[in-house]
Amino acid sequence: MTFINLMAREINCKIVYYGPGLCGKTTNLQQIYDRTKSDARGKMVSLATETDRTLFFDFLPLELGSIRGFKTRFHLYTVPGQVFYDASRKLILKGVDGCVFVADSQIARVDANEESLENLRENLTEYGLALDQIPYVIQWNKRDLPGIMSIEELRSLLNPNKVPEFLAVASEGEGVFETLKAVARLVFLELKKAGTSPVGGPAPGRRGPGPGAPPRGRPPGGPPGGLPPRGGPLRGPPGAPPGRFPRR
Ligand SMILES: Nc1nc2c(ncn2[C@@H]2O[C@H](COP(=O)(O)OP(=O)(O)OP(=O)(O)O)[C@@H](O)[C@H]2O)c(=O)[nH]1
Ligand SMILES: [Mg+2]
Repeated sequence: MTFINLMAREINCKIVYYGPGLCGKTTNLQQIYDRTKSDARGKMVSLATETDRTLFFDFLPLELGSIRGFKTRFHLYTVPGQVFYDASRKLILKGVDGCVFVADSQIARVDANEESLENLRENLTEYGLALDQIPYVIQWNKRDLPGIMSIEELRSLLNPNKVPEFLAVASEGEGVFETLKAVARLVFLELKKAGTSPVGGPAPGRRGPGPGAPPRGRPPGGPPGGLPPRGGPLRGPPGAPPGRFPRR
């Protein structure tokens, strides 16, 4: 849950990277860490096995500048993708403000992607949340590998609601910041809508979309078909969040 510290004039938001084992969640955070100025990031904490599989989570705090005098901090987390760490995944989702589903584009991982997405939906219900009620984007990762599915196939299986989606080669940093910016922007929009942010909104202290709030998802008038270069938004939200993302 977004935490606003009025005394310290800080807004803290939690973003969780979810997806099957080895899809590239930790790689996303590592790339963000490597490419962000040291004054805008905190320490990256990784609890991993000897073979670099995430054991519990990765954590990276990022400072994305100020809005009306409030420092905005994003706390980025990854979950462990291996099936048997479900209790950890559930725990890490607690208080989530925004979610990135990192899909592995390889044909061989189609079942793992579907299971992980289903698992995300199930675990969110533990907190009374539905995926289409929270800021949510998808990253189609590993676009550099042979034996990958087409975007159309991936979309029809994993993105029926047409949320913003991004092509990526996370190991090269491609698409990583585009994905982060998109989810950060959706989180800001949600805060604004809910009136819990000093950014604006009707009633301070209220959380959740207000009555009559528009449905989440792809903004109208997104780009028509055709694939942009990797990392380009396929269906991105308009504008960009405030922040200090590096120019790439
Ligand atoms: N070829 C290629 N390899 C990638 C890409 N992204 C990540 N990898 C590699 O995939 C492997 C797994 O990446 P991780 O980031 O550790 O995967 P994870 O999703 O955190 O895995 P778990 O922690 O087990 O859930 C690593 O060897 C990465 O270097 C990509 O876009 N292309
Ligand atoms: Mg990991």
